[in-house]
Amino acid sequence: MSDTIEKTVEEVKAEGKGFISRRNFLKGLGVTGASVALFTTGTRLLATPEQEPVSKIPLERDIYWPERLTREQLIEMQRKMLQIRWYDRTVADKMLTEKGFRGYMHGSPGHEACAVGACFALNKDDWMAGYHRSHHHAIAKGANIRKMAAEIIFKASGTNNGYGGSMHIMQADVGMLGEDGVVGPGCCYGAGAGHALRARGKGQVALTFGGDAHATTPYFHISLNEAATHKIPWVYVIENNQYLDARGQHISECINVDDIAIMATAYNIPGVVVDGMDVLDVYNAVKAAVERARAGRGPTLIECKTYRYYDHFGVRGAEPGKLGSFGLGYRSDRELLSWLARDPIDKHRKTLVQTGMLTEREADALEEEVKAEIRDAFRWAEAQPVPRAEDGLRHVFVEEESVLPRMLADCPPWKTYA
Ligand SMILES: Cc1ncc(C[n+]2csc(CCOP(=O)(O)OP(=O)(O)O)c2C)c(N)n1
Ligand SMILES: [Mg+2]
Repeated sequence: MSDTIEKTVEEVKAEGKGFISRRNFLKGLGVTGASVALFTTGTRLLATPEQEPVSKIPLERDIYWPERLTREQLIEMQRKMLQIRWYDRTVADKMLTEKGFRGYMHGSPGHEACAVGACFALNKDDWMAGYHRSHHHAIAKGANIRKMAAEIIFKASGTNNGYGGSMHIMQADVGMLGEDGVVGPGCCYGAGAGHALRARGKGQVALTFGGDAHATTPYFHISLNEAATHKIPWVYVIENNQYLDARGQHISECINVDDIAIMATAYNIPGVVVDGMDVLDVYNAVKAAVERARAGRGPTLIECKTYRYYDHFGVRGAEPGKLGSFGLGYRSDRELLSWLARDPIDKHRKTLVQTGMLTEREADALEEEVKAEIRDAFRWAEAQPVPRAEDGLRHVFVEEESVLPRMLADCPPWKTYA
């Protein structure tokens, strides 16, 4: 994937510094026929490239869930991560080269494994809420990529008919509740959805993705408290990419703990730190949490240690055809390179090739297939019409011929007696 920086990455690797030290990763990877059994055990010890290993989270033993995945599923994970990567690389390149391109992005590259690993653990009828950086979540949950491409350039055929744009993609029929430009409230939607799903009683689960800045907001704590108290079937996945905004504020300036997941202990629920650059690690942890939630045992907070390759927003420091933003004042290129060297797509590809599930040629062909699919999606999107001016106020006022009385009622709640 990281074709244009390969040499530099190799140089960084050769120095042997800045790499994750991990204990107890995949204990067994056995291929039997078309299926592979994946097991993880033990406490996760995780280090960001320039830190010592951290993790003092008390873990429930049963959080680790030995799960079987077929060859097809493992390849599908790779396909989804590639779709995310090339969707956002295409947006980045268009922003850099096409004058008048109307789209923009908070780039997902670097975060692919978080979204794909987590969404793979969900069923289609489970619900998911994203945050402002959410192209990867929408694709991972199965949103229509052509319509997503149309949405971010505000076309009438977009997922939201062109009313939403990059930060508000939603597609209800695949359980994608939407994204959110305000930092934090996604956890309220997610936990609220979990409340509703529990009331439905069909065993569905809700999941919220959030950035590390979520942990600095009241929404985070309100949601965890509510969900823990009422055992809501909800999984909260924090993608900790260490940075908050375009000024490059670091999360360590805003919270007093090394691991956000430790905050789960305040609410008496499991908190787990996983390698957000490893799709199988994320999958295993989220799968266990989802099963726990389905069994009526309440929420789990999962923190994925990850990194965003581009700037907070847009393409400052990026070049056409090259992955990532370099020369940003708030982080070193060396730090970026050390994360690129742990690229989740390269890593999963290596697993697929080493276990004989794909040949190198098939892996290349898969990537070419995805690139063509994304090119086609944007070509299709560009040919779509923009919304009509006379539809500008649609979705603002009630349009149905009848409404539920309580939508209009301005009364205090009823006082009732049993
Ligand atoms: C309530 C609120 N405060 C501030 C902002 C401006 N803002 C947009 S994104 C962002 C940082 C978010 O950081 P994080 O949650 O770590 O997500 P990341 O962008 O790193 O994926 C901020 C401060 C906002 N959108 N909403
Ligand atoms: Mg962040």
